[in-house]
Amino acid sequence: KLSGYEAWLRYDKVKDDQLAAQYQAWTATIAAGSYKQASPIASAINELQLALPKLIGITPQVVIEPSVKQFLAIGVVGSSAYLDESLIGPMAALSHNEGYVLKTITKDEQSYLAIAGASEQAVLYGVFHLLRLMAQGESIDAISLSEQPKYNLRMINHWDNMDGSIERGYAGRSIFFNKNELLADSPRIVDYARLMASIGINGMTINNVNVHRPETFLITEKLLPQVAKFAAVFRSYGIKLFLCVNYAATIELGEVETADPLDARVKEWWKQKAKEVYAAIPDFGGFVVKADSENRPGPFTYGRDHADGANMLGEALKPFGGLVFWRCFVYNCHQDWRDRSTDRARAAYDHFKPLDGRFLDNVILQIKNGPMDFQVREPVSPLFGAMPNTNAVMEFQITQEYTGQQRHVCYLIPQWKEVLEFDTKVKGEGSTVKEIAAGNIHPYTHSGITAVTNIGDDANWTGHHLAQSNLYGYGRLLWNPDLSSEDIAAEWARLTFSESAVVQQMLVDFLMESWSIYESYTSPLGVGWMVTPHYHYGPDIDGYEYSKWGTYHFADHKGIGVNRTVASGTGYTSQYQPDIAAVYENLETCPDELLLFFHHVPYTHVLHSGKTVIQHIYDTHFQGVERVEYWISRWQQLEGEVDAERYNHILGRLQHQLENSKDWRDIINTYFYRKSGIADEQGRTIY
Ligand code: GCW
Repeated sequence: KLSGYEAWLRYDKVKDDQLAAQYQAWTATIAAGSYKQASPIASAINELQLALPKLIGITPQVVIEPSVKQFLAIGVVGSSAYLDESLIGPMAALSHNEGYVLKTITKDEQSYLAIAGASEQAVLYGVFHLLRLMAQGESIDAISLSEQPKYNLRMINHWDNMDGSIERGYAGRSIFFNKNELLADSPRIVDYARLMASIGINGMTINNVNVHRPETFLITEKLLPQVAKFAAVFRSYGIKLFLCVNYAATIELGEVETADPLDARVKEWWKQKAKEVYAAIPDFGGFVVKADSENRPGPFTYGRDHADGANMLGEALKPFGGLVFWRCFVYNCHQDWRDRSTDRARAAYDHFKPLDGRFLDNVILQIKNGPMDFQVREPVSPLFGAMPNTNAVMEFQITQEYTGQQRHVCYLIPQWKEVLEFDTKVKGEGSTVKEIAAGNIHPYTHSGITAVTNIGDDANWTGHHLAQSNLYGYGRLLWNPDLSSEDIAAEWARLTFSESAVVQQMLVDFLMESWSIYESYTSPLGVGWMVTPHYHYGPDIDGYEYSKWGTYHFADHKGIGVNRTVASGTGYTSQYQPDIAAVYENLETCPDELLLFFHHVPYTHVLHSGKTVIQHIYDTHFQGVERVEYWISRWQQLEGEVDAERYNHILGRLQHQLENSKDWRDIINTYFYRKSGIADEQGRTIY
């Protein structure tokens, strides 16, 4: 299969004979003790049985007591004599439930490679680690390493609807639903679980946060048995199933005529509901809720607040250890442009900050990485870290809604790393998003990271083959946010494409530049939103400027940008810690890439780069297109080095990207030329 279906689990044949012999020696016999069917250990063994024939042409023997001299021993630490703690050593990683050790050990006459995990799930992660090493051609002869994840909650959110469509999906239709049926027996679910477990994902919602009528029934008797089938597959890969619920399910299902969170009947209904759900899925993860957001129902209707709403659900799930993820994407989507004090960027903080300390312990606020909505460039949400007494997860968007919809290449790991490295200073220096999300700054009981995923039923999962790197990188980053974007890209390219250094280098260099390229021809200086309304693809500079959604750039003949200062604007900057606020507030110190997010300036304003705003707009738009042309020429040098199917598929997408980038260039340049009346210094063609 060349289609990309296997993604980074291709397990291409190891070409180096010596290495192959080394791998064979360690893995031909596997001591696994006894284990349950459909358990993470069983999945680990399945994976070895699937991978080893491809990698090194052997079918491993799985035994309880190996009589051979060299073998692989896998299992939970202490579960066999080979995996005794005294042999594995006091590795700190094993104190984390998902930590594991890979270590070559010699005992009596035997040598073995031990994969010892703190739990079954950890063993599975250890096996994927070993396979990753082998697929990258690393020696495993004298190995001693241990790993544990940085974040406890490593979630994926699907925006799949039961009719099979995917909100903001760019890779085909849902793998979970079709025509209001659940595809519970689809073999693809197992392969998907494998992909997710291989990058350490441990929690997943399968339905859209916008819960329409059909999905409201997912928590009812009628559909729970089928939902439980998904949960069973996920369970064997260490992934917990969560569902998005309709806040007004009581009403929608016709059972109680109100959804007032303080109404005793509503509370009781959800308590019963939780019982039913846990009867069907004993290890069910919990609920994700979008309430009072973009016309979805919520507690506001009853004069209650988000804490009332979230706690009502939290109480219902508590006896079962379930969690509530309550989204903070709450803003007034019927804003009036005449009202210059309402600012969507302020909304999440304004709504939630005052509620700090009121949420139950099993409630977690889910906060988008930026204050607006997954734009190409935004500052980090000031809400993240601002509520010391409330659990939180960061929400990223893997699906490229605003970043080229998997027709343009846009490697997002560098963007997420910038967010993670951002120092909020909420508890002084070093209060980075990275540490807050790990629960190291505030004493959160639950924290981590979640993201809207980018997969569908396209043969290659992500539409664009190169978009697989975002999914892979997301998981790897959540396991270890200190990995560099380059290293993640290189690892991905090696596993997914080729052992050719030329191919890998091209892919890494291109991926590393791709976000900046996309930004350069779409969204100058942090302005955002100049996209076709609703679709969010392609340029429409005034599309949102003149719609009711309240997302503006305020461009006129004199200048452009949104004044979010305290001095004369919406006051948004005050939501940051004072020294960060000061940097953004002040024109002199505000970084160029966010200038128009924070300030309204004349086109002649001179940036730190030395260029005027208008010249920057022209230059980046011309250069953006040229950079796409350059990378197409680099890709064309790989013809014959990459299988023809993927080579041509990617080339086709790149050519589309080029055409679309020219549209962006021409439409943006002509718009600002006509608005400003200022000509391009270089006299290039502007229509
Ligand atoms: O980015 C916006 C999207 C909506 C989405 C919403 C959200 C699921 O355009 O499609 O709805 O965010 O995050 O809830």
